[in-house]
Amino acid sequence: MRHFEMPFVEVRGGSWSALGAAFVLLLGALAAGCGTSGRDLPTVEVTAAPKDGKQVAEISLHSFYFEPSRLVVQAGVPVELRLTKRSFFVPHNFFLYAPEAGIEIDENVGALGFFPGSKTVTFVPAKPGEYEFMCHKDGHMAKGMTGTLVVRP
Ligand SMILES: [Cu+2]
Repeated sequence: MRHFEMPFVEVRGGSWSALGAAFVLLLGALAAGCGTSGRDLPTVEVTAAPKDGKQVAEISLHSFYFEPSRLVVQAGVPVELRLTKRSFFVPHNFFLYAPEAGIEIDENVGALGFFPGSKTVTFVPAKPGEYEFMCHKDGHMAKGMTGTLVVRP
């Protein structure tokens, strides 16, 4: 019995390492080459939902697009925005710089930068208008990782 156990454990360990290495290579290849360009996708619009005197919404960060890509909020009401990174390996960021509207957000999203994860930001949109948000990571903006915050009066 013992005679068979040891070699079996060793072989298993070996194959797991090989499998792990192959998995990492595969993910690396996916991260480098694949992904969906936000330019190829239709605009998805969502209106933030009123809740306890705030308005809440969620934006998912994918490679390489935001979903929704157009978020509508009301001016003067605090916005609680949950940012959720849903991609593996490729780091993403949520950047919205509109000081005239009282909004300055620059957040890296995801656990350790590479794994899925969430972060909640709050702000009060002070001025009606349309403000672009984007991902500031390498070339993601050019790949269509942009969106629009619409602040209604
Ligand atoms: Cu990105």
